[in-house]
Amino acid sequence: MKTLQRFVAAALLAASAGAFAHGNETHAPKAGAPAVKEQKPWGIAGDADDARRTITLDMADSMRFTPESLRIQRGETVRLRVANKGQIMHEIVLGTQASLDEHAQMMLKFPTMEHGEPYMAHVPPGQSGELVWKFNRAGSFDFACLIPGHYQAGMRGTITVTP
Ligand SMILES: [Cu+2]
Repeated sequence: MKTLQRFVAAALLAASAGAFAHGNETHAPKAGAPAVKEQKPWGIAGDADDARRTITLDMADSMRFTPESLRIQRGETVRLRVANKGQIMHEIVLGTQASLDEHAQMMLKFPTMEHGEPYMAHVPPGQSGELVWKFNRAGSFDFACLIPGHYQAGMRGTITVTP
């Protein structure tokens, strides 16, 4: 009986480890190959080594980002450091106005929805988070905090990527 229990425990452990493992030889990309990055209309996940500039954004319980607008040169990889100066959770999500509107609607319906993408960072009060993003498309984009009520209260800003 003990042996069976141990076997089950070991099998469960192996199964859960497998779900998160990155070293699976049959599925791993070639050594040195970058992880797959998904091109979005507002850019693509960046490599920290390519970031020549760090922009610091403050988030406050007044539902405001400071600064509220960013200017970036097309092709730039930027490290965005977001400091939560408030007493409640905030987040930053990059996107287009349409993608953020849609995402904000989802957040209202499913407030506890867990999500993690390279173009977002969730920051507990008093802490800082960061993301590295390559702005390889010119245009006007947005960033926002999509925690229910925050976006609706105006917690958003603009990103202008110049050609
Ligand atoms: Cu917020």
